[in-house]
Amino acid sequence: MILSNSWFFMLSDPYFCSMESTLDVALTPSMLSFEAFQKSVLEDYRIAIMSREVSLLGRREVLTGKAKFGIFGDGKEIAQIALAKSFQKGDFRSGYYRDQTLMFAMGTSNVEDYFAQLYSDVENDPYSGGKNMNAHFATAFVNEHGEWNDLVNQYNITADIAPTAGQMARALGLAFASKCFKNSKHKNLFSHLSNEGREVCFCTIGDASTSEGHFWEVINAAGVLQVPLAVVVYDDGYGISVPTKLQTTKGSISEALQGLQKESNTNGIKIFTVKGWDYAAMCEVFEEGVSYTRDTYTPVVFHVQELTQPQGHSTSGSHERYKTTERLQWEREWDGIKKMRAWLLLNELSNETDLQQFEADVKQSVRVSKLAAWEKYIAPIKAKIQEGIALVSNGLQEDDLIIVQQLTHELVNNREPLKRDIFRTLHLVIEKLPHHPNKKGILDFLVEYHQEQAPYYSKNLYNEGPKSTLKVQGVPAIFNADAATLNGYEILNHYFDELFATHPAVYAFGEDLGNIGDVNQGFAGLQVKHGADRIFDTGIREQSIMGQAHGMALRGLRPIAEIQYLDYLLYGLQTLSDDVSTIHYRSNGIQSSPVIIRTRGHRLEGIFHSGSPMGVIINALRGMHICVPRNMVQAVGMYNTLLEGNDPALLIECLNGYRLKEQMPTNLMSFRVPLGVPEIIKQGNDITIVSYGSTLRIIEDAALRLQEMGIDCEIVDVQTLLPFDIHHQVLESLKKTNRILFVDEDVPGGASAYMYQQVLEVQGGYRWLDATARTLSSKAHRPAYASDGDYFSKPNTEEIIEKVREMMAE
Ligand SMILES: Cc1ncc(C[n+]2csc(CCOP(=O)(O)OP(=O)(O)O)c2C)c(N)n1
Ligand SMILES: [Mg+2]
Repeated sequence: MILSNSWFFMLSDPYFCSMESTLDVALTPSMLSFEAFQKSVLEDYRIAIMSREVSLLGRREVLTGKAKFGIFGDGKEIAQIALAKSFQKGDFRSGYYRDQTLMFAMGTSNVEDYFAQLYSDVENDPYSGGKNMNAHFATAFVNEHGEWNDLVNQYNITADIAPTAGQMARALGLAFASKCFKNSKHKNLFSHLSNEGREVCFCTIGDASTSEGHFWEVINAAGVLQVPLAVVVYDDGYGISVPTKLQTTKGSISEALQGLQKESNTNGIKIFTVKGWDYAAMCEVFEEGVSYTRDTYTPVVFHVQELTQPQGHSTSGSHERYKTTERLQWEREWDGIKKMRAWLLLNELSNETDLQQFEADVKQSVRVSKLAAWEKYIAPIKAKIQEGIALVSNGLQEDDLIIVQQLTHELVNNREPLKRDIFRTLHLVIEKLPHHPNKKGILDFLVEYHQEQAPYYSKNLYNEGPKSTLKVQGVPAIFNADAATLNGYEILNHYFDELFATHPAVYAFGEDLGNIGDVNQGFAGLQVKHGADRIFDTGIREQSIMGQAHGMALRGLRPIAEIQYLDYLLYGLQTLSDDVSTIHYRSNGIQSSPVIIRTRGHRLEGIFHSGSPMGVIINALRGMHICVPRNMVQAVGMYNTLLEGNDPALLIECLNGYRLKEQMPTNLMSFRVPLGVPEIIKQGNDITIVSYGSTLRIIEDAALRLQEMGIDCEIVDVQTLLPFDIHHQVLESLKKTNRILFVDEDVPGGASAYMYQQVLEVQGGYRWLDATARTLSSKAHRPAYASDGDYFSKPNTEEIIEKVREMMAE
């Protein structure tokens, strides 16, 4: 993408720099190799015109009912064309919904594909398979076998998300990965993933979105870490209707960031400002800044000012409601394309007649591609309608035919029919004519069409191919007769030591993880042994730690990132929920992020150190695996399993498990706990108690006392909440005992209710009950402080005993 044309460098001449803007610069013949330059500039102009036409037509498609919603990149075309010149193969983008022109300029999108996504065409939207809104792009990082592609020789676009500034955290990780690759001793293993860390991550963001905490957290972290990150702030003066002065201190993000500027003896960032209508200046500034961050790893921020938004924010509203007449007039005058056009004429790179023809041709080509996308999308739906109409119309008496014609009239005449209209209309026909002679044929048609279509909307939440973590076979732990007995944390420590010696792609980081080896010593001594570039401390910034891991994983590394305590997962939840959990789904399987988020929780002390918000977690993180091992040996088996697959996971170690004595398996590195497979940790005949994690130890205590009373409990450790008991083993236990109690430390209606729903509804357990199934959870508040606070807030042994006895008496 680099356009190495001496012309741009001419512009840094002091003579030119003293001018108001480079638009005033008239070229002289001596300055350039005119024809090559002219060709390249006209190609840029073509992309600008094309992209603007896409925006104009795209909006019209929405307003005329062909698409549901549209958000466009008009007003930012010139900036993005200039930016594309600095984007090299191997680089990454973590951006937002305004980047269509950047995509067109790099060839990572084209008009037909763009419209396919606008129409939500599940078969032809190459970025999300109909799952994401328009202008949410992605390129393939993994192939259908789950292997990483040759990322070094392609432009890498991470799948976009809509939450403002949500792209920041991921960008940090993408940039940080370059540093990992650069410092790695195993570069030969990563030659398809990185060219020795020369890759820059481009992060685009709107001016208003810089108000989010995410922006500040990541910019600060990048300044500390020193990573090749180029943040581009498109400043169009508004976040929907709210102007910059209500968003940003001093009304300017580059002003507000000044304290982070790198000085000669400090770390920090470098800040550039440039006008968004000044094509030549932007080419030059981007080139300078991107090369700088590529060479030095000092992050750069480009504040691209004075951009416009000719059609307003999106199809949801009109900007005349909040922009003044003067502002609207200013936006018309300072439109980047208009300025570039004037500059082309001034420099005699074209003339008025040629330009008019050129523009007309480009616009026509956009219309042709748009139409092609529409036909591809609509033709199969229309064919299905014809098929359906024939089925409901054939073989009918006249009276019934009239009813059918009335019912199908709208569908037949709908110029933008949806699949759901077919289902609705045909079902209505059968409801009105229950004795329709083709009833079976119609129903078969509907079932078949549904079976064909439904997977498009639900597939790829998790990996489905060979890298599905669910396909990792379990390998039991082997314990020798003379197996050493160690504390739980020592087992982990041995494991991580061995893991880092044998797995060059694995990295571990978090608060207090490097120097002291984590707050429970799982990594004690390992930083010294395996290097501070692989095992390291971070700032207190959970949200961007999640993003750091996510970006690294997208680039093919295997990060284990820590949330120090489960309670603080909430800080990182937005990134995990919106970004990590949805990445495989929203990219329709072309990107995977096998992060492992390690944390510890459930039992400690007080409101903010002993939470177990499992209901929040399992509902927010569909798309991740949620592992809740009861001890550290089980945790190791789960780490081994997770590292074999490509899905992201959260693993919660038990806070009361680090000092528990456990036997060391002989096959520590190769034993694997399969996901979704519970373990019966005590056999019994009278009642099934289902739980996980640290609560199991309280249940075991209760079960011993209940045994004395003649009640024989079966205790099931579900081991993972997502997935949950994939072979329905809990049901088998229930069939034996006919009584079931679900226990955990979450609030009432949290994960205990989830397990209840899974077993009683999904597994059909209700048929095997001799007593009402029950849940036992903590109280509806956060746990109170100290041991008595714990006793009165969370399920305790006496409560469990009482509940079981109550159930046995029922
Ligand atoms: C977290 C979050 N809050 C609110 C929104 C709704 N929203 C979408 S875009 C937007 C304004 C963004 O403005 P800016 O960052 O300046 O980008 P621009 O659209 O102007 O390019 C808002 C509030 C959102 N998508 N995400
Ligand atoms: Mg804005």
